[in-house]
Amino acid sequence: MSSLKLCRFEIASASGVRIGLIENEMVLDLTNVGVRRMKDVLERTDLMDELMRLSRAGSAKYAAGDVTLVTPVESQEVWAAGVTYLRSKEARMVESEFSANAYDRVYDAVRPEIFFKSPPEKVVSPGKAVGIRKDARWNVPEPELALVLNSAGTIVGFTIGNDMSSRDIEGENLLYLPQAKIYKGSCAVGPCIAVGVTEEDARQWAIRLEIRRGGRSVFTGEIRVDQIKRRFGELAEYLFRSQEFPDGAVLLTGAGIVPDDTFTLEAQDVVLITITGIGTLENPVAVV
Ligand code: DO4
Ligand code: MG
Repeated sequence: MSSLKLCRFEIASASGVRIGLIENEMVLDLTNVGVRRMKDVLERTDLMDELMRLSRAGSAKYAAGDVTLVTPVESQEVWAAGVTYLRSKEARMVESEFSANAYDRVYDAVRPEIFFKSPPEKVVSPGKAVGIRKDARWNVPEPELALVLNSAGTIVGFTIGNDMSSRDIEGENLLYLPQAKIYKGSCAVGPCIAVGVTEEDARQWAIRLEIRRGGRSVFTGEIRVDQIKRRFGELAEYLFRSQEFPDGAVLLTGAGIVPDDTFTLEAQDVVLITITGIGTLENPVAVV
């Protein structure tokens, strides 16, 4: 069975945030056929069969250009794994003599680095501004494949996350990591959730980052997902150890693209993160 793209959206002609399926530049309105919450479908063990059934139910369809996508993070906490790509380890060891040993060790350790990133209500939607802290000098986006997990800890889909980070604050002292990572506008997720995709499929994908300034590209980078050191199931299993997520969780899997050390984001830059099989998450940047 091929994959499907599940989304949350708003449209002027209907009220509230709605659930839809994106297909051939059209959005099929699943709320019209009774789906009120993304969770209603993500918790189902027959998720793909149910989505196929709903897609045949003859609901309203809108042109994708007429809807506004809202982050697919509905009520899940967002967490993030770190130092899962060699490039991430190397960049962080250069950024901080103080913390270099910790990054080196966690890359090879049995237990992965996993940190809390955002409550659901603070997640930034596609098209809305991600933040750079006003007290930080060196800021970057972190383009990451995100696992969508149901309450049982099963990976039910994949989306795109931007783990915005202040590298000078992170580099000054590891204990400042929450300030470097968790602030207003520091986490964007979207544009949709690809379901019906296996880990092996997703490992064949590529992640691409482009940063535009004044309409011009000032950075581009690309990495294949299979450069990640850890299995997705391993990351998910650690997240769910001695934890409960009644609404499921979203887990960013770490960054493999880090711009050169001379690069920092500026207000009004635009960050575009594209992952094969999902789409593009695009956000302008603002100082917060
Ligand atoms: O430990 C610092 C953060 C690591 C991270 O966010 C990443 O590797 O993506
Ligand atoms: Mg990260």
